[in-house]
Amino acid sequence: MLPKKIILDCDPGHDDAIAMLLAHGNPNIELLAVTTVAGNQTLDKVTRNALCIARIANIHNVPFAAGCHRPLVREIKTAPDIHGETGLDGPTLPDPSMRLDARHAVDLIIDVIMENPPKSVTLVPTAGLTNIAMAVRKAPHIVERVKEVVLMGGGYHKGNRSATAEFNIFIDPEAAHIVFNEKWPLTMVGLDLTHQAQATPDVIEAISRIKTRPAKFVLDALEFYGETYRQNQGFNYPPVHDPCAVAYVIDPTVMTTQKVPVNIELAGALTTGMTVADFRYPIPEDCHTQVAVKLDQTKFWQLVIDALKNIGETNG
Ligand SMILES: [Ca+2]
Repeated sequence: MLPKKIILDCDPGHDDAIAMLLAHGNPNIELLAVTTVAGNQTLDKVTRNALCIARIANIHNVPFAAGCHRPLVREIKTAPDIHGETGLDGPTLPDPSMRLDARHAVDLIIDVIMENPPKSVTLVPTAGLTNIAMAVRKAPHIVERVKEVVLMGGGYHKGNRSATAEFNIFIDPEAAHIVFNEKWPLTMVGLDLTHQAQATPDVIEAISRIKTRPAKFVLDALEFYGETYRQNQGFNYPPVHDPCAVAYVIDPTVMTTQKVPVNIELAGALTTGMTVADFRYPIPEDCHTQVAVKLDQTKFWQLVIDALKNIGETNG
């Protein structure tokens, strides 16, 4: 089986970091590019974090590019309550050793899609959808060229940044509206699913047995992230959202999904940024969206652990 080609568009971010390690360490994924966007922290911070993770994991020969520094319409909102002032507080990070691609992330995304065969590239956004929306508006022909979009964001029953909205959608609902309304196959890996991916003590124990630099980095990241999730969200164990989207690309049987139309609320007094899933019967024939429902937790964590083992020891 040929590896699946992905572009990871992210805002590292503790769980973005694990998503990147999973993509890099899994043999069924070919990481074509990593692009960053303001979200968990400012663009400068999340971009630096992405380059630090590349060094820790020995990621070479993959272009990294910085994208949009704020949402399309709204003021920037970050998440220091979860990710700290750097966006990746906790682990000691090495200085980056890789240089950024000279292109803007939006241009890199378009170039990579067009350089690869039709329907071969999967977009994996694990942040606000600003870069992807900009790419669609700049180069609308990418929509039919892309294989599919598998994104972490939203939730059909749950919110976390508001009563009804998840952070990635909440911070840039206009961008999400653009991305969800294009007719590409789109899988929403939302909070309903990702809250099932909690880093429980047995997971921590399994990662601690790997004893490599990247594994130590993940442990340190989960320690900080676990504490902020305990204090600010009331979770005993932190949900590790972003790698769930990568895991679905690696092996769709890691979760069940349900086909359902999803649209983004832009004008709600209480519900702006809500991913409104319409579960009424019948499903429209042209429905191109599906939502992730149930996670196979054993299979998911095995993918993460195997990826860390595959990365092995590094100098980062
Ligand atoms: Ca993220």
